[in-house]
Amino acid sequence: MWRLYHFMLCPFSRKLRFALAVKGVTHELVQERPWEKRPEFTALNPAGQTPVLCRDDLVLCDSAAITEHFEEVLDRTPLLGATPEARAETRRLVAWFDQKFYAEVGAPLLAERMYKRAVLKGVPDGGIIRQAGRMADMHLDYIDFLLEGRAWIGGGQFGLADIAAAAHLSVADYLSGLEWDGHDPAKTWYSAIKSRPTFRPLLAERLEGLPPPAHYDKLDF
Ligand SMILES: N[C@@H](CCC(=O)N[C@@H](CS)C(=O)NCC(=O)O)C(=O)O
Repeated sequence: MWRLYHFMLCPFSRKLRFALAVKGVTHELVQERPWEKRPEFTALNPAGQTPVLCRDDLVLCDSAAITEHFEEVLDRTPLLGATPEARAETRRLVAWFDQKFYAEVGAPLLAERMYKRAVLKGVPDGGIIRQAGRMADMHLDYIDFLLEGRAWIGGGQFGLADIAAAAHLSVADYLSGLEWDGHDPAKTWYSAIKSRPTFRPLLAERLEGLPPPAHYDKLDF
């Protein structure tokens, strides 16, 4: 059985968990707080980052490397797309969420609302949170734009771009960083994602001392 070292509010861990569930890869979960830099964890991943997936002597690190690995070794439920062009578009959008959304929205919210408030018991910086909110709104505008021309984030089929987008958005939403009003295409898409049995377990989890907003796991938010 695979063992997945994850942190419940790590968007890269969520992306991998959602992808593994869709592909039917069973795994047990080990909760890791990456900022603690446990020597046993750093021995598995010298970068000290979640997620890490292990089975016997095999240790896989980095959510992009791991999702690509399962695309290579499992034929079922392909998540990248049917053509080279579709796969390039999926990879572009996965990188969009992993790099741009995370840098502009996810990482500042995690630093201020999760790490500073829930771990250090300090006071979050309101200016950083407001700026993350403005960037989140621009990202929701871009998602609306994409969904006006296609059924799913990456194109005509559900795939890894949807999984990456949902993982990153769900963390920002947990941290009260998204204002959904005025973003109907994004809302309709996210509501469909929220109803998937492969995604619902992620929405059921809570971090002690840091509850999400009331709409977080509701389908009709
Ligand atoms: N490129 C990595 C990024 C993973 C990442 O940044 N994980 C964060 C938690 S969300 C982490 O472990 N941060 C601790 C650190 O960078 O020291 C991936 O896709 O897996």
